[in-house]
Amino acid sequence: ETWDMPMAYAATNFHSETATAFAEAVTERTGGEIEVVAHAGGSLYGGGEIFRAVRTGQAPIGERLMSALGNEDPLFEIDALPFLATSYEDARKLYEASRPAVEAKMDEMGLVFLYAVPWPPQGLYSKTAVESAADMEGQKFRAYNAATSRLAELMGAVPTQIEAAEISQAFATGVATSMISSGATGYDRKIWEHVDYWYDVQAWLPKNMVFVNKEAWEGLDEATRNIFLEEAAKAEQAGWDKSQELAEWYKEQLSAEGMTVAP
Ligand code: PCA
Repeated sequence: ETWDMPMAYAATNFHSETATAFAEAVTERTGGEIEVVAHAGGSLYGGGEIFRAVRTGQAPIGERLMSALGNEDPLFEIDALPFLATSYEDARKLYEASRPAVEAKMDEMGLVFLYAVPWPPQGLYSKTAVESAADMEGQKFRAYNAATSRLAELMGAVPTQIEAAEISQAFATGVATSMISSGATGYDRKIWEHVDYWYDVQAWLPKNMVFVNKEAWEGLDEATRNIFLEEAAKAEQAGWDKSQELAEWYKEQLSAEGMTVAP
């Protein structure tokens, strides 16, 4: 059986690489009985469609940014409350505290939660220098969840929700002039071609999560489920390690490409 696994972010991003390694490990350990095939970059379903696709069984497994799912249930937004958990250590605590409720909610929705991995701390990208809140007024702000849209409004900017896969185009065409995201996403999208400033706000560390359609899950025998769970635990650990390890490196890359990286 082939299990297509839609994901929203660039194939070379560490989340996608972690999930692809997970997919390969499951495939290998089940002797190919379940072949999990990762599809990065929104190539199978766009970021905004992945949750629904897995929930309705169009795809048996997928990865999605948790905090973008506020319309499905407000609980998911706890993952990216601005300035609540701003370090890896605090993000881990928030994860441990919220995971049981998230798992229970997903179970109600007909989904099985497998693992979650944080993005590096979120900073502010802007085409022009930002020295005070006034410099955000009238900016076209690329948002990725309800909280970033609200932040934009509070700063006098105009929010538009845009998937990461469309960021380069949005900045190139002037649809967006600023956003809050990690160094990782700026790096993945060669943001320096359009944007000169990144401020290291360390505002929160939102997570991507991997989950399975419950009906598909219940169709697996226990040994196979255990393989998924074991590989999920390994992927989660590897993903957290990689995120933290790369956080500084991404900043250095933005800087090396000529961007002003400032506190
Ligand atoms: N990158 C994702 C979510 C958070 C991040 O760092 C994005 O910008 O869509």
